[in-house]
Amino acid sequence: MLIEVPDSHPRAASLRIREKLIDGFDKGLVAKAGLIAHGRGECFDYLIGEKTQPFAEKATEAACAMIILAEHPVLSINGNVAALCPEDCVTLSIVSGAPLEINLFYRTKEREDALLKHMLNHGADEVLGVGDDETVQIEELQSKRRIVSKKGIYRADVVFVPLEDGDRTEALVETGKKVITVDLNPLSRTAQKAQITIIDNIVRTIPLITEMLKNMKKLPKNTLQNILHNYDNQKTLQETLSFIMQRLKELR
Ligand code: PTJ
Repeated sequence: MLIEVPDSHPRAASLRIREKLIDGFDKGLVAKAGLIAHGRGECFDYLIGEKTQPFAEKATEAACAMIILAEHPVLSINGNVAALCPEDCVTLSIVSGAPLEINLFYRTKEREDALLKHMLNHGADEVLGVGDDETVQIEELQSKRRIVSKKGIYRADVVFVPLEDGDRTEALVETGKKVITVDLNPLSRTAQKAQITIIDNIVRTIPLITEMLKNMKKLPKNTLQNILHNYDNQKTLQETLSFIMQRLKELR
């Protein structure tokens, strides 16, 4: 951590998250654009009250059902996610049985190596998409995100892709995969295109999804299918915007 944030600071939690990103940038994990993306995220987090709201809980429940019902779910990790909550991602991978895959927009060998080491240091046994893992290319994608693990995203039916860019979400959906995203911005292309959009901060989502998964794994298959069947992502996006409008009215 670059600065000690005193507990008494009114914005202590938010500042500590920001420090993690800066530290991650200094360690070569986070891309420059990742810092900008974080600023955008902070702004939307203000708008939703920096709390997990009911629309996010509903989406998280549907995401759990989708992951449990999947044959080959994969958790895609980028620089921001790895810097913010590496251990939580490892725990989620263990609880869900979905492997972790590093997939980068700003892909360089240095970042691949740094992220692999970082995730292994935080308890991961295996990390796909980097190192010796065999990769292939998704034709529909132009960016370096097209480089995916043969054992991971390439064969996955469900991909959990937090803090994602719109192109890859569209490409993954086009290839017939189901996409779950976490994005604080309900207006982003990713938020609009994913099958399930959790509008919440990744640092709150990963522990919540892990807890919910533990309980929901006990549910019968048809109950999980009903949860998914009754989930409407467009409604989630509408509810989020209504919530933000109402909150701004109240704050005014
Ligand atoms: O590590 P790389 O090279 O794969 O690059 C990662 C970034 C994030 C730079 C890349 O994926 C990117 O450019 O993403 P975007 O298009 O900036 O989108 C990131 C989205 O995540 C934005 O809509 C932000 O509002 C949102 N966001 C930022 N921080 C958080 C967040 N959503 C949830 N939790 C956050 N902490």
